[in-house]
Amino acid sequence: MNININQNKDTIAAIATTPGYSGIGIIRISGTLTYNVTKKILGLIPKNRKASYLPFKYKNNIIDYGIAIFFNHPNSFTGEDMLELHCHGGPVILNTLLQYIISLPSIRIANPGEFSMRAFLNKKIDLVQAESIIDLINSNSLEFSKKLINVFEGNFSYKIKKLIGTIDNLYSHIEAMINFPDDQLEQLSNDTIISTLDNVISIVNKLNKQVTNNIILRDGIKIVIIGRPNVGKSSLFNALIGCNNAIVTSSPGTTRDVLRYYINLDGITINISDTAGIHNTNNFIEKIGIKHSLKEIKTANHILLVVDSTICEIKKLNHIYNNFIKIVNNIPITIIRNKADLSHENISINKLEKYHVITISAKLKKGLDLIFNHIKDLYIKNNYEFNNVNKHRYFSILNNVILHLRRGKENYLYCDILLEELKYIKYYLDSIIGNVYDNKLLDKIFSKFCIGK
Ligand SMILES: Nc1nc2c(ncn2[C@@H]2O[C@H](COP(=O)(O)OP(=O)(O)O)[C@@H](O)[C@H]2O)c(=O)[nH]1
Ligand SMILES: [Mg+2]
Repeated sequence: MNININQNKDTIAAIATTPGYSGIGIIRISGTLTYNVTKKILGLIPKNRKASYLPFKYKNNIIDYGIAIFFNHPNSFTGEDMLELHCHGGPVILNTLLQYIISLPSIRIANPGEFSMRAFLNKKIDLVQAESIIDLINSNSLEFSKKLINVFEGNFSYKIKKLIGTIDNLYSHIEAMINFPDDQLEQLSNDTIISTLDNVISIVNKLNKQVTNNIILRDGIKIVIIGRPNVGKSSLFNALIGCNNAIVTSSPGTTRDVLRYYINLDGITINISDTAGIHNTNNFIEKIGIKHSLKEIKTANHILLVVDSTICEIKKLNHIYNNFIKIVNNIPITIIRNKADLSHENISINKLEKYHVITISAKLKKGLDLIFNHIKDLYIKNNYEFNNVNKHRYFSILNNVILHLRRGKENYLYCDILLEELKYIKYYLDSIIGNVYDNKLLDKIFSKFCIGK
């Protein structure tokens, strides 16, 4: 879809229900010509926003009897005149009616998400609410749906709008102090400026957390198992998922493809990947496997780095893990000391420098509960930050907001710099709810919707 603002003057129509045979099927029409279409099909304009049982006609033939609802603008989903025709859900009925409707002058089929986009452009919903609709339709979990309804109701947007108000006030107050130094303006103390910025930072951090939690509910947590060959990665993978999906052998370099499986941990989907052992090799196929491992690492939320406890000394963290830690970059990592049955180490969880180290035996399936509880502590009980969430639009924007809040705070003595930072903060907050947007962004968001939504 390519957004052309003039297109928004067209009257649009679409079948809003899934194709196929069903109890009912709904056709939606929106735009200035809806009135004419309604007259053509129903022969009258039904009472505003009241369900009316009527014959539906095309070219003066009755094709169906159903419920029609006319919504007079601006009190409709799109903010325009709208008609909903609830027909019997047969493809012939729906398609005949739709074809007839779009054969009328200046009426066309709606693009995917075009009804919702019009609702946004006509300020019936903001961008956050629009995006919650698509997630709500695609949601696979009741927990996530509940959160989305809250977002759809405007609670998230309300918090953003309040922040925009705070930033606006601060901006105009400082600007007035600069422009009219002689006026009897109440002077903002440095403490007030700092505490206002601190307060906004703390709220934005909370919102970021909320977004992160919602992403976890939506997408689950991706855990990637990595390590050198033969340390027991595939054995651990099998043990965690509870079945023997990965081939385990004593010969190094067995795993070449990335294997993925998901399990459910307290209602959260955990996507686990087993990867090829990373080391220097001349084997052509293994090299491809390692390339895939490195790619998989980049998309992980958390890494389990497996080491063989019979070979690898506990304390030599830097020496042993440095290369891996470089590869993993800033994704959180937990070190798994495997083969405890051979090294006779205790099954346990400890902290070594900034890393958690869990000692287990994948072969004997001992210590798995320590890993599961560790993941729950980190992500499900909510006391840890995700470093690798980048799929959500708000996440990076909120991070930008925090960046500029911090810069503003550092430079609060220099009013012009502070004002510049406040402008950025306002811009980013505005862009979350769609007070500022470009057509490319709208295109990206609304093209994900289905036709008729
Ligand atoms: N004794 C013992 N052997 C293990 C353990 N985990 C894996 N192994 C053995 O180590 C070898 C390599 O295991 P595998 O899971 O294929 O390692 P990968 O190459 O890292 O995927 C196999 O012979 C496994 O049976 C363990 O906890 N204890
Ligand atoms: Mg393997």
